[in-house]
Amino acid sequence: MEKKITTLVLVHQGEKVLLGMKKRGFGQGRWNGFGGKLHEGETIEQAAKRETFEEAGVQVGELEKFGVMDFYWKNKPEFCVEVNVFKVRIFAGIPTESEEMKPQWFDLKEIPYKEMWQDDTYWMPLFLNDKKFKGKFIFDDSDNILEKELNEVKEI
Ligand code: UAN
Repeated sequence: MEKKITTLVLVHQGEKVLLGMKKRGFGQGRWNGFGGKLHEGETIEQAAKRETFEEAGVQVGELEKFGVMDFYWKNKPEFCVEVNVFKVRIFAGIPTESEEMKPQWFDLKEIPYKEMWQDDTYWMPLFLNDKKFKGKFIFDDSDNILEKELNEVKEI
C-alpha cells in the first residue's frame, strides 16, 4: 500500500472561511483548504504551516487538528491519501495568490460545495461546528464517492 500523508489547513474566522482555488495538479479546479505533502524530516504541523505560507502567503498561528481521513480510488486499490485537517483561527499577512492557489474568503452560508471535492459536503459542516471527525471515502475514477464512513470523535 502506497500511503501519501498530506495536510489541509482551513482558516476559520467568525462567519468566514478562507479557501483557495487550486490552479494546477491534484484537485485542480476545486476550492479547497491549503496544504500538501510532507518534505523529508518535516512534522505534519510544520508541513501544514509551510504549505499555507507557500500557497496563500499567510503565516498561521496555532493549528488545531480537527480530522483525519483516508481517501481511496476503486481503480487504484494500492493507493491511499491520508488528509490531516487543521483549523487555524489566527494568522498574519494578507492572503495572496500563488502559482498553486487563488485564495478567497467565503461566507459560511456560501461555501461553493459544487466546486469542491464531494467529501467536503460531509465533513465541512462538522468542521465548521467545531466537531472533530475521522473518515474514509472511496471514489470512482471520476472522483465520485462510492463509499463513505465518517464519524465524529471526541479526540483526534
Ligand atoms: O477536501 C479534500 N478532499 C481534499 N483536500 C486535499 N485533498 C487531496 C483532498 N482530497 C479530498 N478528497 C479526495
